[in-house]
This record gives sequence, structure tokens and C-alpha cells, in this order.
Amino acid sequence: MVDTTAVTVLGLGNMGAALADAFLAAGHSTTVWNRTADKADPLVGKGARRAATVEEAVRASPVVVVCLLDYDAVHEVLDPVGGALRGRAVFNLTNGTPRQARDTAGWAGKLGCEYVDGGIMAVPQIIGSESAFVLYSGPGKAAFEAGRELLEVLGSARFVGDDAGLASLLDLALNGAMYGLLGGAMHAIAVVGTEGVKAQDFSAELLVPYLTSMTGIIPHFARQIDTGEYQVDVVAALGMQQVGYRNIRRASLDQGISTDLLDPMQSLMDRRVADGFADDDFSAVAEVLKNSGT
Ligand code: FVH
Repeated sequence: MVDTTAVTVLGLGNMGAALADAFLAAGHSTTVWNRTADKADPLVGKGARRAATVEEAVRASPVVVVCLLDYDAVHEVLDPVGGALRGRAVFNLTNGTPRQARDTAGWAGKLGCEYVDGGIMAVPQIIGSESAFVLYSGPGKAAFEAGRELLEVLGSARFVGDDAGLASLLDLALNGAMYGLLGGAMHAIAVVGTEGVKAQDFSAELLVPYLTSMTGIIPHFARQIDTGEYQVDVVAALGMQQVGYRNIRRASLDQGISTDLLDPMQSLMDRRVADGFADDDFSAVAEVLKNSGT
């Protein structure tokens, strides 16, 4: 049985440091390594063991959590110590694409280590809190189950499948949605700011309550997308929304605000209406998005 109480964290940026901090706070023996060594100082002050090299760090624990900037950094750090990974469980929580996750799982499999990829759905400040959750997927389900108690220290641990790319796919999709929402919020704040409305007042009194209420429509849209029936229980016809959306664009330009964030949505609505679907609900823009990647 793998001892899952001792853990190594490779990468002590804002997120990696928060992960190591959470392991320490939960009483786990924690070894840390970071390229810029002095970033480990605060953690060492709390009882972490500082490893002088990546290999020393990997050999210190049966469970290795990796949290680096990107997959180039992951391979720069791990490739030279591949032999030391044999028999260990590697949880790679570095942000990357599904393809990178799958390739890295294949690489890890050849080395004889148990590999699980992950997507952290939290900011460092909420690691260890009830609202944090981490998505995991990959061939190392047994390692995930063995390490579940340890992983739960970071936030709710959700294993989503044996395909190493799945956690990344879900992570990137969720973050794409988040950037759409936050980008829209930044646009709105810029627009009202042209008339002296303070961002904090606008956001507390109007923006956050409105966006919170509007997310309630997503399950309805999801039903329409799953069934392909975009004209059932229509909330607001796309033909009408297309016209109203032009006003958002026009008003932004009148106020001297860029429409860079608005234009792609206008284009999607225009295409769906031009294809003869003016009576569809807004969710039908999902049809226009399909098969448009390069
Ligand atoms: N911070 C966040 O809110 C998000 C939440 C969701 C998940 N992300 C992902 O987590 C990964 C790490 O993010 P981070 O916030 O810790 O990022 P930084 O503070 O910029 O730290 C980067 C660490 O990566 C090390 N590093 C970079 N390049 C290399 C390299 N070539 N060789 C070795 N280490 C490298 C860097 O080391 P140093 O600059 O301190 O020496 C930091 O430890 C990331 O995938 C997010 O997307 C965070």
C-alpha cells in the first residue's frame, strides 16, 4: 500500500505555495522544491523540508504534486529525473491542453509511474476551503483513490475519468466561460465609467446581482442544446437579440469604448439569423460555434 501521507510539491509559485501550505496545515510531511529556491523559505518556516534538487524532492515522497507554469516547464523539470519517478504517484496540476496531458500520461506510463492530470478550479486564496475543487483524470485511478484523503486537503477532489485529457478539457472549458463572464463585466464597468459611475458601486449594486440572476438561465439553454430544440420555450428570440445587441455595440462606440469583446458575439448571432433561425433562442449560437476550430 502506497504511503500517501508524505507529499512532495514541485513548483512554489502562487498556486504551488498554496498547495504546499495546505498539506502542511493538515499535518502532512511535505517536501518542496522550486527553481528559485528562496520561494520555499516561508514554507520551510512552517515545517516543510527543502529539497536541494528535483531528484531529491521526487525521491522524498511516494506522492509528487507538480504545479508549474506550463508543460514546457514540467518536462524541463521532470525529464532529467524520469528514473526517480518509477513507482511513485504523480499528480500534475499544471495548466495545459488535453493533448499535452495525454502525451505526458503516455510519457509517464513508460517510466512506470502512476499518472493523474488535474485542473485546479480555485485561486490560491481559497485552496483548502469548501468552495475549492480540483478535477482529476488519467490512468492512475488507483493512485487517486489511495491518495484521496491527501488530495481532499486542497479542495473537493473529483475524479472524472481514465482519459488524462478530460480534466484539462473541463478545466479549460470552465475557464473559457469564466473569462467570457469576467470580460463582459470589465466591458460593462468601462462603459459606465465614462459617465463617472464608480466600478465598486456599479458592481455591488447592479452588476453582480444581475449576472448572478442571469446564470440561472444556463440549465434551460443546456436542455435546448442537448435536445437540439432551440425553438422550444424560447426566452428571447435571436432576431430580437441581434437588434438589441447592436445597440450595446453602438452605445459602447459612442462612449469611446472598444467593442473588441462584443464583436465576436454579434458575428455569431448574425450568422445564425442569416441561416434562417431568427426564432431560435440564444442558445443556438452553440450550433454556429461547432466545427469552427482550426
Ligand atoms: N494562480 C491561479 O489563480 C491559477 C488557478 C488555477 C490553476 N493555475 C495554474 O497553476 C499553475 C501554477 O500557477 P501559479 O499561480 O503558481 O503561477 P506562478 O506564480 O507564475 O508560478 C509559476 C511556477 O512555475 C515555475 N516555473 C516556470 N517556468 C519554469 C521552468 N522553466 N523551470 C522550472 N520552474 C519553472 C516558477 O518557478 P520560479 O519562477 O519561481 O523559479 C513557479 O514556481 C499554472 O499552470 C496555472 O495556470 C493557477
